[in-house]
Amino acid sequence: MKYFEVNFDGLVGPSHNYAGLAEGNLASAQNSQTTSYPASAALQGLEKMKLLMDLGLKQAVLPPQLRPDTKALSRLGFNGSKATVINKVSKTAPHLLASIYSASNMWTANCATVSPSNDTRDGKLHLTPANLISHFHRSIEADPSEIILRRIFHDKKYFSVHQALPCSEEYADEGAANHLRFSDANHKNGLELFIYGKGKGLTLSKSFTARQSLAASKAIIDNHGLSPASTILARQSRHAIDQGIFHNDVISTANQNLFLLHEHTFENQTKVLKNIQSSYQSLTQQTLYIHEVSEKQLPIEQAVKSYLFNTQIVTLKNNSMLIIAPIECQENPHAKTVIDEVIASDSPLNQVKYVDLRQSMSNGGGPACLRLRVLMNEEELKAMHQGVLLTDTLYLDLKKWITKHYREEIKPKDLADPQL
Ligand code: SUG
Repeated sequence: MKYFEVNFDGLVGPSHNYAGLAEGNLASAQNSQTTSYPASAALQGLEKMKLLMDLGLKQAVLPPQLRPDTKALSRLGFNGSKATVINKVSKTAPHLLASIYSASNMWTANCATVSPSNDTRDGKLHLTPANLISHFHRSIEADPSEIILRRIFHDKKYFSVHQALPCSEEYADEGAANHLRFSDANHKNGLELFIYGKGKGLTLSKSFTARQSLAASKAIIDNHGLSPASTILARQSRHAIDQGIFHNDVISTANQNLFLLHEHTFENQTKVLKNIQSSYQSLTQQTLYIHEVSEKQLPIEQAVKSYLFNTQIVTLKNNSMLIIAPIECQENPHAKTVIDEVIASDSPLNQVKYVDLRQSMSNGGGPACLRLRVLMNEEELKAMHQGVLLTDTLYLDLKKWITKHYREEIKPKDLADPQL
């Protein structure tokens, strides 16, 4: 049966703002307390979705979650009318105000980990919502995400939506941002790579805390029923985490038989790559195209600035590959040279498109952060809820809705205004 990659992008919510909430994410820290532009942010994200739809790819949209999340505040003892609660929190706990207004659920790469039915023991598509416990503002996404995923993937004949992992540091899980899948050209024979940054007994990175735990990745492998021959666990480089690589998708990316990564992606990188190549060859009888970018070609600092590895590589209908890169890559001589070189080489990558996602980028979210990849066959695609699939009509409706209802700008002090 034919398989399709469906990208589920998060529609940027109306309260998109810069609050400096994300530890280890340098863009979030640098742009903290600056003015945000929610209408532009949502339109930029929507244009990326339209680009994929116009390329003939399957595109879906996940709705923004309800903000401010006054239910979370009520659990913390702030009760009363919305206005009373907002006034009280803004005086006594302003840091909480930013969290319950955060539109961070736009970054759906952190919404869940997905294993396609090709890979799983019971032949179902498995999804585990991420608990996102590393940050309070992201942890409040987990319950609504589970509800949304259960509604979309409601048919139990095809889909298995798990509960998020238990909310403990030991099982800290950030979803697909630390998960890659290699396969052959038909999306068959998948090799799933799980990347973790911390675990019991492991020495921690020095400046920033890693977000994904080894125990979480292992639990997902078990829950999804993946076989040892088609899974690999690899540890993120501590050195990279300390330089602002808060997720693996900021330092490596993959699509089918292509693996694009920085030389400082993993601990023991040579061994990890050897292991990946030999498992890939056993599964597919083919060779994985590995393009390793050196520190000299692109220092980690420039990888973080340009988000070269947070690009979205897609396979077009004619089987050629396109890389969708943030405009920051075009403006960065190091990153642009790498992209041009990969295209000119004998890699499967053939072309590039640069997109303007500056509003999301300023909070550390590039093209790949904004989407959750779900590989589905024709029957599964028919069985899922159809209303989230992007069409020309839905695109125009959303555009109208954003233009009518979203604010042009939000300043940090606006969060204290109950009218927001
Ligand atoms: O968790 N930023 C997000 C960005 C997530 C990007 N996702 C991936 N790389 N997959 C984060 O760090 C910033 C919010 C603020 O500071 O207002 C924030 O949460």
